[in-house]
Amino acid sequence: NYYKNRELSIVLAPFSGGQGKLGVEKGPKYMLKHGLQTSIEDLGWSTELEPSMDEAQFVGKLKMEKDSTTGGSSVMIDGVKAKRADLVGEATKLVYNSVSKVVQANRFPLTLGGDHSIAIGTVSAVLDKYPDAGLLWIDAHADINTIESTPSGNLHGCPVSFLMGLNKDVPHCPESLKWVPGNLSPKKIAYIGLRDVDAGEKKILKDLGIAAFSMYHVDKYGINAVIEMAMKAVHPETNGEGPIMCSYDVDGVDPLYIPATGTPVRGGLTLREGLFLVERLAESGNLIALDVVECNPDLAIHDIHVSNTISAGCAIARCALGETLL
Ligand code: 5AB
Ligand code: MN
Ligand code: MN
Ligand code: MN
Repeated sequence: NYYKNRELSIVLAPFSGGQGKLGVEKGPKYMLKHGLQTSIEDLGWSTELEPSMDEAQFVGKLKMEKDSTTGGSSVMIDGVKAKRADLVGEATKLVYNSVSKVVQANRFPLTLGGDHSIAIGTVSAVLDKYPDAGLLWIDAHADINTIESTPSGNLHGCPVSFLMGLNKDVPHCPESLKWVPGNLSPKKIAYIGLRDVDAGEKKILKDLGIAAFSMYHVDKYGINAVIEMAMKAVHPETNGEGPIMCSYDVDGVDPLYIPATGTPVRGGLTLREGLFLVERLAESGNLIALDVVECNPDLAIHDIHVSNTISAGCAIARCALGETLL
């Protein structure tokens, strides 16, 4: 049981350069202001904060790029359309360093984003420590675009391709991301919640035989059966038992419940389904790491959207850490 020590570090990853909307770097601050650290302590965990970067560290550079005529836009530079790859490489390496420190000290890393590009750092660090770990990716999107298939150039849509090393042979693979080990096996990931997958991504999922449970499967089989299938998909030899990391993009949940996020897609998980997923992981005793990403308080149209989003993001973390287990 990976919960034995109940020692946890909240890794702060306030980075927004993996996409084009400012504000997602405020996610960690808002979640802490909501009382997340105390509520996790109340569950019997000892906690500490592990800032991987300053909230302002990359924002200035992003603004400058947006003002310039070349950066930040969708124009191709030297045949590469991956945007802000230098910043994403730098930021994800900082996140990698922080999460590495945490897992090597046998602590549980709860990483708060930031946009989903930061999972390049979290998953790489977790796999160093637990090479056998399975990865559950909760998301409306598959985030497996390569730097060639990406329709937007936004690297928060590409972390899984980097984690699997799919960009290694691509010409113009950004130098800044060459540090990524890229050794995640396609057999070790399962998706839940998909409903907006690009054509290029569908081909990759199919070619690599990746376990992908869309909203169709959630409706067809129910959320409990889907999480059971997902756990077995990443640990087939042991009937679903073994270390599991969860990278949770809050846009997996329907925007009715979590509206303040950069790429909302209707028809998602209900809040209960979204919480059940992580409750089941807590119950399994196999969860070793969690990311909660893509809360963007600046995208709320009403104040209530901010509190709905932030309180749901915090609930995801608490439920994964055992809040609702009796
Ligand atoms: B998120 C899209 N597939 O590549 C792309 O929020 C959206 O981390 C990516 O899941 C969404 O730009 C990235 C169209
Ligand atoms: Mn998403
Ligand atoms: Mn995502
Ligand atoms: Mn999103």
